[in-house]
Amino acid sequence: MPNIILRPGWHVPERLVTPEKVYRNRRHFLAELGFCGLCPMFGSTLAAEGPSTNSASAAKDYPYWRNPEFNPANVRLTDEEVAISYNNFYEFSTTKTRVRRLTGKFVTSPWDVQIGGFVEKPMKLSMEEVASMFPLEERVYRFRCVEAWSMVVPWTGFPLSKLIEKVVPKPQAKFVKFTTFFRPDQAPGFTELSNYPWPYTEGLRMDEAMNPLTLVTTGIYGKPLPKQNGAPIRIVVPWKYGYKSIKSIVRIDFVDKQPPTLWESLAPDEYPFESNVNPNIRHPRWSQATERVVDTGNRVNTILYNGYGEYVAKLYAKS
Ligand SMILES: Nc1nc2c(c(=O)[nH]1)N[C@H]1C(S)=C(S)[C@@H](COP(=O)(O)O)O[C@H]1N2
Ligand SMILES: [Mo]
Repeated sequence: MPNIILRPGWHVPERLVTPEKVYRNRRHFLAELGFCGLCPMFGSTLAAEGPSTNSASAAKDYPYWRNPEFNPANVRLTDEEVAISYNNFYEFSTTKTRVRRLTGKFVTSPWDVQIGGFVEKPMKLSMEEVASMFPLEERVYRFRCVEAWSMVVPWTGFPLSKLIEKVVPKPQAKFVKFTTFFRPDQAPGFTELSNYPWPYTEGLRMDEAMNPLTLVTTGIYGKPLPKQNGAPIRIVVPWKYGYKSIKSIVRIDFVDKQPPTLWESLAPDEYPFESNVNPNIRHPRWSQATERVVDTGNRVNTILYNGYGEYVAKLYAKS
């Protein structure tokens, strides 16, 4: 495998290291009404009302209510400009700072997501349907790339578990496989990295996919996802290395065997399927004990499961 493909981008160019800018969330009006996301009654009321004219691309509906359960008090959000201009998205470029300006031809609307495999109710959903099926909410998550840099960003979306319940998995469904678009005419990476097993695929065990943290994501910083961050729909799995958080999804399949993933196919010893954030397990070529905060350059300790042990440690308890 050529060396270039795995070269981590260690440094943010100086021009991107901007002073801390406090991101002010204009809270969704429901927050003002004292809406409680953890209260099932209110939750289902909102779901039933369902914003019928909601559209994934309707920026006017943003920002959404920020869920207090995922709004840690003592964290500093990553500077928005850095989070939307320092991107890993190999369909466009291996150079993080080039991705954004290479997304011009990428068509993200209209967009359909096909859901199939071992499910009772396979469906093809337009992005508008996906985004109006369940109430959207904002969650501030830590995000840790395998390359040892990290950020803290507010994502907008809904738990993947809700969508899974809707399609009713059959007993054979043991894993969920996600697939990104494959359009060589819209993104140069497919041609430039012609030896990659495109399209980009990722996967989760069923219990990981059902975990309440696993987020179907349509927005970031109170706006619809920009193309470079995986428009119009991606997955965010905050206790795993960033490459599990697959962007610009077109298919979700329920499968009976652990699916091959792009990174695992390329380098199984470097990017194994499970990929939980773990400071004690070295990447073969570097330590994972610390991480560089992407906009300040500060180095901080990496935490097991990226700090989400209370939600996920039980999934990996050896019994
Ligand atoms: N389709 C696709 N999804 C992807 C990637 C990619 O190259 N292609 N890169 C992954 C990696 S390595 C990281 S760190 C995150 C980066 O997400 P961000 O640009 O929103 O920070 O996206 C992940 N999802
Ligand atoms: Mo990453």
